[in-house]
Amino acid sequence: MSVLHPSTQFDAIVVGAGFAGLYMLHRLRTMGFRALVLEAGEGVGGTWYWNRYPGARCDVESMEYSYQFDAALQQEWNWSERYATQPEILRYAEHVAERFDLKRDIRFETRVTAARFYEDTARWMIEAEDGRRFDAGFLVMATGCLSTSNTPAFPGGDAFSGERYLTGRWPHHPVSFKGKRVGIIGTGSSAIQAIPLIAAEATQLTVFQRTPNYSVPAHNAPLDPEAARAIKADYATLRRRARQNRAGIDFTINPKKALEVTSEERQRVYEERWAMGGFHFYGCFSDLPLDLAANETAQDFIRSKIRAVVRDPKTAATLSPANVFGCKRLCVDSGYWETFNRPNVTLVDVASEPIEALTQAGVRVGGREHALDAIVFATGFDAMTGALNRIDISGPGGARLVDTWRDGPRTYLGLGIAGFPNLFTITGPGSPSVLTNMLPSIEQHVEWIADCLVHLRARGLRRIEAEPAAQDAWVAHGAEVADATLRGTCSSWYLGSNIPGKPLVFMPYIGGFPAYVQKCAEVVASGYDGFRLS
Ligand code: N01
Repeated sequence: MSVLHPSTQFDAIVVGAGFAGLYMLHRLRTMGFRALVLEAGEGVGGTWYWNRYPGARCDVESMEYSYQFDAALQQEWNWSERYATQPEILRYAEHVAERFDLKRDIRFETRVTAARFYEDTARWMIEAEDGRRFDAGFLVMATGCLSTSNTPAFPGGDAFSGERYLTGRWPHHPVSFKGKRVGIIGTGSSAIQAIPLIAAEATQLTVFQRTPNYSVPAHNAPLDPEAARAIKADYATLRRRARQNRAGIDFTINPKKALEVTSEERQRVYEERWAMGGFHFYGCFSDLPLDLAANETAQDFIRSKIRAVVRDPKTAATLSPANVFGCKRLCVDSGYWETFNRPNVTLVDVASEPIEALTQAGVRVGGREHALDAIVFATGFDAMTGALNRIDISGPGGARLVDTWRDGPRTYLGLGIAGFPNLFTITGPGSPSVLTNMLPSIEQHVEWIADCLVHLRARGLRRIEAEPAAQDAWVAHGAEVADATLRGTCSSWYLGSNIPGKPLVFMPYIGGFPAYVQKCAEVVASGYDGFRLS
């Protein structure tokens, strides 16, 4: 190992300056550790730094999609809308970085490409794209669950001569679609948010849809200052209720089963939840994620809503999903279905006839060329493992993470990985992460990791590693709870099936936030059961 300048030696290095990396740095510093964050971008915010596409906003309400670790921050920050926009969330991340003076310990424009653990020193050597090296006792990957864009290799490749945009890597300069014919590929959450805004600006918008998605209205609105004041007067109660929910979000799940009630009651519940907006719809009935017949009633309801809004019956039918409700991530929209009534919007079904090629003038489907001035790729992400596998991470003896995970990710609690000592993942595969409100999940992981490092330091220990048997048991438990639901029954990024060749493993832990938090607490209480400390 090369001799390093002391300025490159740290107790812990954190990769990523999104919400996970920012809080991890703050927490480590508060606990007296010398920590550094390495970030590929030029600024903080992670997903909210990169995803600047029109209409980007959070699908968790702003009063909940925020940190709770600092009471003053929580009281003093004011959100302007029920669902915050990307620019406002980015301003919040900036504010947090300034408020806690975090930037002095963040190296921007530093893309980590490799990390290697050396057994003799029990330390990590981390390498950046430009060759700089950093040495740390512990390595914390705060690299995000949806941070590596999926860019499908369409035939024709670079042939298209117009403008190209990727939702997950949107330019930082303003983009105007005025007077342009725009095509958008994909109808996931990103596209569903972008389509109404692009349609309002462009001359013509062509939507290339492979799989229709379920979407519920956000009913977004300016945040009522009185309602915000009421929440702030007793924020702890809202946060506590949210922590008791499977998703870590404050919404109730109706304990009744969909087929137990009369059809009138079922319709009433669906209408009520539809009117509430957003993820409240997930909680209509307790058995929707478990029982196909129950689930079909929710599917029917949403399809009826699409038919009621979209005037052209053929377009409405093409937009109507046929898969299990909640199998893919539910989308939350503002005027999505209505957009297909605009005369300048065309829907092209690429399920039966896939995109043949990108041509110089546009996109060819079924022998017909759709002439375009710009293409927006809203084609999603190599989720959960993409960012980790792109870094050449190797453990003692050179075993590489990408090889270890050849058949899919295996972790203990989504926090540690057997064979990779002193490496932590924040909201890694095997933790509730993307099935929850990310902010409380991030805070729980950050605090768990920081407490763990304090525990090791207090005992003069320098090494922690997940035990293979504990990891095997956790992976088996994760698969068992996932198999009990309908969520693995369709192609989705949860399963990795959106990426050709990716092993099919349901990656997030679906057992719910409360059960997971309890398990993490039990592990600590038992002296880090399932981890080997030395
Ligand atoms: O990505 P997606 P996303 N030919 O994977 C299509 C979060 N998020 O960026 O379904 C044609 O959902 C693909 O089709 P199919 C949220 O968790 C949150 O929209 O694979 N089409 C699909 O329609 C979300 O779930 C917010 O058949 C192709 C689309 O591209 C997650 O990020 C906002 C194709 C990709 O949809 C990902 O959302 C935005 C091909 N070769 C995102 N390849 C909030 O509201 C892919 N597609 C917080």
